[in-house]
Amino acid sequence: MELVIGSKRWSSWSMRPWLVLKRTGAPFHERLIRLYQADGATRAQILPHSPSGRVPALKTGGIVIAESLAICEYLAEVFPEAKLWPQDVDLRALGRSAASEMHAGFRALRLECPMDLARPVEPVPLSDEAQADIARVRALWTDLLGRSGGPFLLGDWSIADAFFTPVATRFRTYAVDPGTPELAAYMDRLLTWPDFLAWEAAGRLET
Ligand SMILES: N[C@@H](CCC(=O)N[C@@H](CS)C(=O)NCC(=O)O)C(=O)O
Repeated sequence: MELVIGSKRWSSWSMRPWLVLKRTGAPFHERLIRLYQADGATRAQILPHSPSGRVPALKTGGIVIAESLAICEYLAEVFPEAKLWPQDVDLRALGRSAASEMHAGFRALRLECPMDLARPVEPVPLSDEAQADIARVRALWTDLLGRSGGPFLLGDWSIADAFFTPVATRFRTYAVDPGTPELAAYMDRLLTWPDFLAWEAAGRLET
């Protein structure tokens, strides 16, 4: 398997399946393509590996899977022993719903607070739309942690947590109040997850 990813400092979409693949324990090759290069160089370097022109992409068994959520679902099917989704059908459905909502939404939060693992912590002015996104994240986290009993959204670490790890970095970088001590503690669990720390350390070394 080869996972094609973008710069670790910025590529929140790449981080999600990378964390999930790490969780499986399976060996894989990582191909990193620098984002934001001049003169279309980034797209030119991605295209031979990912026909969508975007990262992440997983090359496996003769196929190329694009889209972060599709990659994670594939890994959940191929590595059932990694328990990337919970056993409970309702909790699993809610986890999928949360990951899909993240994948398709939160546009204002993503635009106004882009992931940048090397940026010093400093707040930025936020639009009403971004504030609404933040309120929705808080509600989602509160609901899932309450239902599952924690320590992660669905109990054990899952794909849902991979999807919200970049959000936790944004809250930290832009000094966004998580809202409650329980949510602060959840954020802290995401941001001290060993695989995240390894990704972050590499991202901070990138120029
Ligand atoms: N919906 C896609 C989004 C992928 C995406 O937007 N990737 C960005 C990097 S984070 C990209 O490939 N950008 C290409 C470029 O900047 O040329 C997914 O979930 O995988």
